[in-house]
Amino acid sequence: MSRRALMRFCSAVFVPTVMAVAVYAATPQEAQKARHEHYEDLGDAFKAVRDNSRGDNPDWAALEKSAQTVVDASVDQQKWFAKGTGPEAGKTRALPEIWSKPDDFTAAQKMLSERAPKLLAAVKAKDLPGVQAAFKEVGGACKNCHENFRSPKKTTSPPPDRE
Ligand code: ASC
Repeated sequence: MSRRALMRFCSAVFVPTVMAVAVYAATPQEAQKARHEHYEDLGDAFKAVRDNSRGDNPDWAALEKSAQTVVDASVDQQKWFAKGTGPEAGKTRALPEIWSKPDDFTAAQKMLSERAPKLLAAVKAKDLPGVQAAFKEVGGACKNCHENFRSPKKTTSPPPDRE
């Protein structure tokens, strides 16, 4: 095969493959499931930071790993709410306000992505009081978004007057 023919062959295989991957999109339900799992991971990492920063002799390596996960998720989450992945697509606690008030939602997400690096910085500096303070700030960002953009957990037995 000539060099040119080889090039042509390779691009005939490679280009459509890249395009197929680029246009591939998860279904809304797959996106919801992935999002849910991402937040489970974020919650686990956040709790690991809490558990590892309570004593006066923390496991700094474990703390750094968890704080890094929080930082990464704080940025990644900005891609987890594609249009069409709200309540219209299936069971989710994500409120429609996420999509109807995008500026407010972006601000709420930014609160986390601005605070999380301070947590990681305090961990890297082995500054325990700093970690504890930054942890509170990060928790405040979680709570703010949950209060405004996540529906409360459904109780298994609704009060009788609601049925
Ligand atoms: C957690 C957890 C959250 C946050 C939030 C902080 O442990 O799972 O979602 O803390 O409650 O206010």
